[in-house]
Amino acid sequence: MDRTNFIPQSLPADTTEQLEKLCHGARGDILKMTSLAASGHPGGSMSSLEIFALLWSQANVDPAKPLKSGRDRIIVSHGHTSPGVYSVLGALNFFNLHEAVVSFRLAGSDFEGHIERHLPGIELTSGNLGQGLSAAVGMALADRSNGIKNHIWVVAGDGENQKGQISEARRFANKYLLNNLTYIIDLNHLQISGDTADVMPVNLKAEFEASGWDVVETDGHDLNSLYSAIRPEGQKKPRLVLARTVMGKGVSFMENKADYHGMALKKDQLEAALKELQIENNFEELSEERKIFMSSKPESCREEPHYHLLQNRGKSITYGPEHRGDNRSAWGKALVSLAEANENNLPLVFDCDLAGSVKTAEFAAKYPGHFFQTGIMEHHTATMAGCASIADRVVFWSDFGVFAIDETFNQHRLNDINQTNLKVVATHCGLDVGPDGKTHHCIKYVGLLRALPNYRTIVPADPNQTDRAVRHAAANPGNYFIAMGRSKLAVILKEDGTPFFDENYEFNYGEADRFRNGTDVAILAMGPACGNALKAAQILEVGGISTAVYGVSCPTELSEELISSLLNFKHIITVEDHDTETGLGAGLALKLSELGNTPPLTRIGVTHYGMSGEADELYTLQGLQPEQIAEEVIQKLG
Ligand SMILES: Cc1ncc(C[n+]2csc(CCOP(=O)(O)OP(=O)(O)O)c2C)c(N)n1
Repeated sequence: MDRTNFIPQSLPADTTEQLEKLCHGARGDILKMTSLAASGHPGGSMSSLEIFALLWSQANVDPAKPLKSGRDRIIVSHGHTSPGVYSVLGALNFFNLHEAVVSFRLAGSDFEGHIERHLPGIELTSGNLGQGLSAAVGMALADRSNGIKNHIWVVAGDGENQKGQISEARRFANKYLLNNLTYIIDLNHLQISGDTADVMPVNLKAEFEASGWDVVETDGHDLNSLYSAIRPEGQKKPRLVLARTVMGKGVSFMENKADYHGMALKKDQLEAALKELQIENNFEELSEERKIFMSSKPESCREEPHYHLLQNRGKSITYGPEHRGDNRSAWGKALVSLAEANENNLPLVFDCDLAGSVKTAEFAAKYPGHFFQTGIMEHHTATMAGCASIADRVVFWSDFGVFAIDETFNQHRLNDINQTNLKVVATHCGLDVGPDGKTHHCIKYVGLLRALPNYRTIVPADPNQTDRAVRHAAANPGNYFIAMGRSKLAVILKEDGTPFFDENYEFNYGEADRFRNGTDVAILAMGPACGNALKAAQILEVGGISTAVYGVSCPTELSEELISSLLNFKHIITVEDHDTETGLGAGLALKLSELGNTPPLTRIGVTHYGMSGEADELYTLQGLQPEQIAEEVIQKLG
């Protein structure tokens, strides 16, 4: 079938005919694969089918080179319509159709229940409804920044549009005039619990128009009118296409029945449906193949992710012994320095109304075209920034800790699954935030991030380590979360009084820093707690207790080397401005428990929600001052 790239005004007649045939066959495949798996979502797959077929057959995408730079992008937000997506992509030779039909939802198969970006033709793993538009906005923005003249189409369910994040995404698309973006809603009027208007009425046309979008309505099963509605020619604004469809389209007893949103046909129903479609029923044969599929499993068609990085780390900034500064200022300076070193490959920086506090204002003033003010729309920002980071840009999002992770955990979880390349810089972590009180004390982030295997967490000890950590994240693949407090800190010094993280220091992810040697007790401190731990060690040394002090900047990656270096101490102490149940101490406890027969561990940190007050006062209330740490150690040593 020839690809039009949506250039002709109308769909050529022979293409229409071929697509009708493709959709007819795909309806049979959707029913077969869901019945074979005895689960899945046939109803929405059949209502979105013509949309999928038209997009993947006509847009500038290439089954032979699905990751070709400059391609159009097709994003499916309602990932449960995987049977529809697989049937179309298989029929268009993005991968083997037969394999998809036989092995749908089988453990070990490439063809999972919800679509995955690692498969050819698929841009986003989706299934958490309401995130696809944000993802597409991120990719559209990144493509535009790269000077690519392409088009991005997103397909979503109508029930899905009850989700609040979608209103954040459409506001952003309007503000930044994304006229290369088209959002197609499969308007089948049904969702799991029945009629969308009964479950939660949404006036999609009015809401999108009020946000400055063009809105077009069309018949979602008529390939010719659908073609005109989604053709980008002359598009000046982001466009919503309301595509009227029928759930279960093509099989009379399934049409307009909410039950078939998520119910596979039983054997006799499949027989009746295929008879009506005049498609051969080879269910028994396919079932036999499915039983033995894994024993002769063909090579996977999954693609490894590609990461875009900043090659030039710029010149590190070393803050001298006399410097007292906050880590967030060091981050802001490192960002500008990185940008200056990469002016042909500038990072994109996102802000949620806090640029002054999170120190991205200098970058914003210098590089306004690469700074995006997203307002108080963190859910959208987390997804958008994550997805821009897999569209060939380096992306930083800086926000207060509580908004950067606690508020947006599930968006990061989807980024994690999508193996994005996002660099989150979270300021205002810990009790160190001070007077704003408990709603603003980000004290659980290590635990949350430990739960995301594709996020690396760094908690730098001082401005020098912050500088190196930021440059490291920009130059290395994958998601990073760099956490810092608010207060000014002393520079960590070697015993000779020079900066510990000096000109020769290079940040290596997972490596702990031994600030002081000792033999009786080991104190492991994280981030801003390192300063107090060092002072506590001085007190202990005076009292005759030989104390080693480690800075642990990567609390979710405790190396074997670190653990084995701890085994001969009389006692191990962790100190952190973080919840002790989920932070560094908890992570270390797990590691030690796997070994058995290890020194006793005492975890000092945040044990209950903080309150308003200066950081120092809050530290006193939770036993985090140097004297209190030293006292605790003395007691534990008996
Ligand atoms: C955030 C989120 N909440 C709930 C679900 C569970 N869920 C899966 S599909 C669905 C209904 C979706 O309705 P619609 O968007 O109209 O899709 P269609 O029924 O047309 O397939 C729900 C609630 C989910 N996947 N994601």
